[in-house]
Amino acid sequence: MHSSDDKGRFRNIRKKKRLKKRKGKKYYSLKNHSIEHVIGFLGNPNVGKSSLFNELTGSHQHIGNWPGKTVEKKEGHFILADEYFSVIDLPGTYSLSGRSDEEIITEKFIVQERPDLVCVIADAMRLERTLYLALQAFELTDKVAIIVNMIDVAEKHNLEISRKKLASLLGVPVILVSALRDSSLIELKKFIYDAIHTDKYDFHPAKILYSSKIEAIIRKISEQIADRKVLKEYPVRWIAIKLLEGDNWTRSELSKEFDLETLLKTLEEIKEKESINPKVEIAKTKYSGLHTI
Ligand code: BGO
Repeated sequence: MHSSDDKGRFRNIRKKKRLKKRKGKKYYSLKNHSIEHVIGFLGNPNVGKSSLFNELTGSHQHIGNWPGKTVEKKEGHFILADEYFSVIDLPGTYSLSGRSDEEIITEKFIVQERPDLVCVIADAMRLERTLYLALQAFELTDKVAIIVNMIDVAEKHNLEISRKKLASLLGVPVILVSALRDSSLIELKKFIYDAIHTDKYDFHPAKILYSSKIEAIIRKISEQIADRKVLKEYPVRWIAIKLLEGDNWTRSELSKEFDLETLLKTLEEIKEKESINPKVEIAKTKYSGLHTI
């Protein structure tokens, strides 16, 4: 088992190897930029994620497939202040609660690659709907920033969005941009740089508290699987929530180590006794949290 220090060291070695490869391709010189940061772009379809990705990375793009999947993987980079920012355009997805290829790829990327920053792209005109994904990302990592795109459209409709209020409600850095504006793209690069480097921003993502009944079950499951060997990279709370949502993949992974039968039986009993449907309640609570925005 590696300590977090070891992980950091291995990661730097991995980064250097990647950079050397890029050097071989002649569009990047390791000599000049010895630091690499990994940024994930996450968002619903049609929020302007690809537009921002394209504008930010220009011609420095590589398109392939995610390992073992037919889903396209777009990777690009930009350089700022002599540092290399590798941007991964994650597949567009509406949520992280299902088991589509897009959702699995995104979850794995966040917990296994441990990007320096996950940028959730939201649509200024459909904030509530597009920020739902941010609340799900918060359950996987603290390193999330929100990019509210299409601000030009919001301005045309006289829709005012308070960046400060949004940042304080969500507990993470927020920027308002338009993929159509050059000024936004310059600001966005600096925002990403600052989010990684300075203590200018706080990362205390708003964690959704579910009803006391749901929270009690989450606690119970969490205690039972706290010392797990499987799904080690995934936060224990996230696993408990997945189990409550009835996620089969999490169940089958956990059942490699635990006798889930007893746990699931207890769950069913609680659900019946309390007349609750955890999956529906979890989704409802997340949406009701967003109503305040
Ligand atoms: C078309 N502002 C405005 N006004 N439009 C934007 C912005 C922005 O900030 N950002 C993106 N768009 P994607 P995903 C289109 O394709 O990046 C537009 O799925 C059209 N196409 O130009 O593809 C962007 O990657 C015909 O619009 O989103 C694109 O997240 C007429 O939002 C659309 C009008 O952007 C989706 C627009 C044939």
